[in-house]
Parts: sequence; C-alpha cells; structure tokens
Amino acid sequence: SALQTVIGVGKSQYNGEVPISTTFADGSYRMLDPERGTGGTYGAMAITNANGTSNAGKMYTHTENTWGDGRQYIRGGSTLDANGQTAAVNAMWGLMNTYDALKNALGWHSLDGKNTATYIAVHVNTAYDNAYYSDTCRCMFIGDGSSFNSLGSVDVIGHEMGHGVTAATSSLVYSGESGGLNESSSDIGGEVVEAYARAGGKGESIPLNGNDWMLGTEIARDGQPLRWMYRPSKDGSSPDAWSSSLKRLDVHYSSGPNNRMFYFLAMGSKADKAGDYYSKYLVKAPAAMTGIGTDKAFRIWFKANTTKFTSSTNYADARAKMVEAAQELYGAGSREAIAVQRAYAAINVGA
Ligand code: ASN
Ligand code: ZN
Repeated sequence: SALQTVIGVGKSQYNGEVPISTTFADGSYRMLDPERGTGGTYGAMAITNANGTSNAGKMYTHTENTWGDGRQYIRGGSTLDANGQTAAVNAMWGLMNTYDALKNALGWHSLDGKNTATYIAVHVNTAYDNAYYSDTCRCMFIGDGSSFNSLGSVDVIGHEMGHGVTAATSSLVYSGESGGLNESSSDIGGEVVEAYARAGGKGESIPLNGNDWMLGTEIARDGQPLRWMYRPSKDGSSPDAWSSSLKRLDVHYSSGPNNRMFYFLAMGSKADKAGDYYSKYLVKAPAAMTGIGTDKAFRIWFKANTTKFTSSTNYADARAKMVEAAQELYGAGSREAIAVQRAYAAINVGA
C-alpha cells in the first residue's frame, strides 16, 4: 500500500500510554493501520466512531498524532474524555495485539487467515453494556457501558475478534453445545491476547503468565468480571462440567466447562488460584494434572477450531478433534495429547 504507517501516542483507558498505528493523509492523521490486513471496507484496519448510533460511522481523524486522555466516555457528559478518542485507542490497541498474537505465534493473518482487514466501531448506541462481532460487516461494535466501564479491555476486544475467526472457519452454530464452544473459543482468544499484550505484544509464543483467566476484569465497576475460566460457576450461572442439559443454557454459560478445560490444559489442575479450581470441584478428577502451558494449549485449540471443527461440533466431538490436533502437532502418545484427554475428563467429557 502507498499509505505510510506512523506510530501515534494513545492514552488508553486500561493500559496507560500505548503506541498505536496510524496513517497520515490529506493533512490529518487517521486511525487506519496499513500494516495489519488489506482490503475489507477501509483497505486496512480501521477504527470508526459510531457516535451513539448503531452504524459504523466515520473513521477517526485528528490533526495531531496523540489520541485520547485515558478517561471513560460518558455521552452527554462535559468533563470526561470529551472528544471520544479514548475508546478508539482502546480498540486499536486491542486490535493490534490480537492481530500480532495470531500472526506472530500462529502464522494466522487477520480474522479469516487471508489477511482481510476488519474494523471496530466504538461508541455504539448510548450507555451500551455490550460489544459484539457482526458477520454482515465482518467488523465489531464496542459500547461505552452503563453498569460497565467502556467495553474496550484487551480481553474483550480479543474475544470479539475471536468470533470473527470462528465465523470464517468452523462457523460453530451460536446455540446449543456448539454455541458454548463458539463462546469459549472467544474467551480463550481473549485471555491469550491479554497474555500476549501484557508481555509487550512481541514474540513468537504466547506467554505462560500475564492474563488473569477472567473475562472483563477491567470493565467491571463492581469488581465482578463477566466470566471466570478457572471456575465458571463463580458467576452463579455457568456449570463447571459438561452434562446432558448443558445444551439448553445460554451460550455464555455453556461455554464454562470448555473454558475450564482450557485452563486445566494450560495451567494444570493444581495451579494457584486460591483453591477455586481444585479437586473438590472436579467431576472426574485426574489425580492432578500438569498443564502444558498457554502457548501449546492455544496452538492445539486454534488448529482444532480452524481446521477440524464443523458448525455442529459438540463437546464430545471437540474432545476427539482436540486429541487429533494434539497428536498431529506433538505426536501420538505425547504428553500434550494425554493432557487434552485429562483436561476433558476433568469436565466430564470422555475418560
Ligand atoms: N458480547 C457478546 C459476545 O460477544 C455479544 C453476544 O451476545 N453475542 O458474546
Ligand atoms: Zn462472545
């Protein structure tokens, strides 16, 4: 592309001052990143301002290359983040880290693996307590929150981009068990991106530590995250293990057991989380399992979701495909493949 990348200064809401990739054209800076992705709606990764509507709105532009002030945006408010750029900084930083984690660790380009650019629209609706991916535009919308703070934490952005990856690959149907796996895949992606970002957004592997295994900790105003991967039932609605009634739950609850499987696979069943994960909550306790690390766990999950799952994959099928993926990556009889079996057994899927 003829467009040149310029690194700007972003004052984010949750991560202090962060570098953000922008472009200079026609006398102003744009929140358009020509280094990550091509084609799509804007020709490169972009952040737009929905400005209180449910439409994408316009791309952010600014006369200087310093953006935001780190504060929460409140529509109609006169004192906090008056120009609305902080939400755009949150989104661009989350997008950059998600893209870089997938590319540098897995060799996967953008959401579809074909490097097609996407965009994120911020300030969608008024005091909107949600964020979502839309397959119509293959883009994302981020709310400013009402009971939550602005939904621009790096795990939430990673989660929404994860929906784009799933939509472009396995296309797991968003209800029943496949819906729970679809949600879980996004939660896994959100925590992986959080770990990658915390370690500086560089390198060819996903760091073992750095993420908190809870979704949306930063956007919470009441100290309660949206979801706990190491013990999903802490939300009062998600089960910790698979059962035949799982398929009737909302997908944000039926995701719980698979989230917990991934936590065990990465971290083991004895990792230190205040006892919350521990054997008393295991349905079929593997005496105690040792984790294989977040990097390997994610490679296995990503391979299974992008090349083996189908739109109707359920928990039992996911287990079988995860074992296959682990065997292909690390060998039949490898400790990684055995760890996958143990992690699923721990949530009551298989032996
Ligand atoms: N924030 C939600 C999610 O990405 C929106 C939804 O229910 N689809 O899962
Ligand atoms: Zn989701």
